[in-house]
Order: sequence, then C-alpha cells, then structure tokens
Amino acid sequence: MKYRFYKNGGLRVVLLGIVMLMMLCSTARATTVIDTLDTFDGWNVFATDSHDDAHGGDGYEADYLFYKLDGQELSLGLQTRFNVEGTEMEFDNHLHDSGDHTHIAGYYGGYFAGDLALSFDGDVSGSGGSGYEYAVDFGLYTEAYGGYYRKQVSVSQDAHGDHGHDTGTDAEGLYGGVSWRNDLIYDSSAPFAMTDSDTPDGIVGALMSNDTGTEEKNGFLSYYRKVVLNLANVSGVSSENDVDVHWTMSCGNDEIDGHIIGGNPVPEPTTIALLGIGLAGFGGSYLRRRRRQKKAA
Ligand SMILES: [Ca+2]
Ligand SMILES: [Ca+2]
Ligand SMILES: [Ca+2]
Ligand SMILES: [Ca+2]
Repeated sequence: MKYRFYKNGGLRVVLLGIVMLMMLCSTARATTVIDTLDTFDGWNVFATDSHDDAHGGDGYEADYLFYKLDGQELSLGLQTRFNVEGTEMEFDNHLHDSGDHTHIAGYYGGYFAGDLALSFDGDVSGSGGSGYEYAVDFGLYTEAYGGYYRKQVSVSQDAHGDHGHDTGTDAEGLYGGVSWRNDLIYDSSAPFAMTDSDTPDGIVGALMSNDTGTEEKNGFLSYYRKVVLNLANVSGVSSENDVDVHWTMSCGNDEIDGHIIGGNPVPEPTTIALLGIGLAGFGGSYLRRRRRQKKAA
C-alpha cells in the first residue's frame, strides 16, 4: 500500500506542482517592492524605474517620477533611495579636505545628487543630454565624479566667473539654456549637473516651491523632492508642451526618465501589458462563445 502510494502518478504531479510554486515564490522574493510615498498620494506616476537596477546597491536607486498639473502650475516629484534631501547643511571645505562628507546634503557613498533635467520641446536627442535645455537645481552642493578630483559644479565656475568663485552650489531655481557636466562612471546616465546656463541666476518667478523629506517605505528609507514650476513665467513654454524629465547622481549608478505628453502621461508598459491581457481575455471569451454557438447550431 505504502509502495503504491509513491508510485501514484497523481501524487507526483501534486509534488511537482508544489516544487514549481516554491520556485515561483523564491523568484518573487528576490524582487524589491517599493511603493510610492504617502506624500505623493493623488499625484500621477509618469515613470516607474526598476527598484533593483542601480549599480552599487539600494542606496543609489531612483524609483519614481510624479506630476500634477493645475493651470500653468506644473508640479514634479522624484522618489529615490539616494539622498536628495538637504535643507540645513552647508558645505564646508574643511570637511572636504578631511574627507568627511557625512554632513553634506544630497550625498551618498561619495557621490552627489544631480539636477532635474527638463525638456519642453519633445526632443531629447543630442549627445551628453544637450536635448535637455532646462534644469531644476535643488540648491544642493554638487561635485562631478571624475577626470580630475571632484570638480565642484555650479553655473558660476565656467562662463560666469564674475558670479563668484567655485562654490559648487547654485541658488535653487529653474534654469534655461543649460549645458551639462557629465564625467560619470556610467556615461549612459547623462545628463548629470548643469555647468552653465543662459539664465545664471535662474528664471525669475519660475520655481514656486522646492520641498524635500524622507519616509520609510517597505523597510527602506526613501527620499523625495517636490518642485512646483509656474510655466506662465517661462517664455515659450506652457502646460500644453510635452515634458521630458531625467535625473541621476554623480556616479550615474542609476537614472530615471519620464515623459508627459501635453500634460498627459504615456501609458507605462505594465498598463499596456494589462490592456493586452484584457484584450486577449476578451478575444478568448469571444472565440469560446463562437464555438458554443457553432455546437448549438
Ligand atoms: Ca532604479
Ligand atoms: Ca529638448
Ligand atoms: Ca548646481
Ligand atoms: Ca534606472
């Protein structure tokens, strides 16, 4: 009786099923789940980056881009596990000399948060991110990665020497006619940080607010940035324009990209896939109905 129990083909199928289920479960566990932060409730998600694609681990992850539109006020949100927070800390050159960066805002593992790269003309082609003609500078201290030892990055350092010395910090704002510094480890993540601008003091009245903070989510510390732009003060741009958004950090270990069409998000691949599954299901039920009708006839 016991012998026949093991020879039972049905039992083998059940055991195989259990093993396959266990394999599926272990695959699911390997994928990190990061939900959107509560602070973005009611916002539109227009980019969901992989939660497991950053070189160097969790601390370099970019996870989501969000937007809201209210008349000519465009709100943009960024959710990362790279530190993009920073309100109170000022950069101190003595810290730089001693290699102690622990008190620097927008910093993780030796690398610095980049600017939010924006394009309003639907075209992001061109090398080194030249298709992104605008930048939101969060007002963080910024250094580039390589070529020479951590060159400080601000619009004042190159063409606008009369704006001061190389502070590495620009006033928070929306900047136009931007060129980029991109000496990253992972070049494909360009653009990184603006190094020059046609509007070296920022576009007047364009950046209405610039908020930051942290929330714990799914067992990780997540950081966010929220900016509100008044497009009425940006010449030649309105809420009807397409918007492309890009962000990375000075190593380029992860990047995130999103596109808004005239204030409406492009459906994400998951949405398209779900739609496909829905259509396939609809087609299947249609065929089954046809077959039943044929049988009945
Ligand atoms: Ca990512
Ligand atoms: Ca462009
Ligand atoms: Ca800057
Ligand atoms: Ca990415």
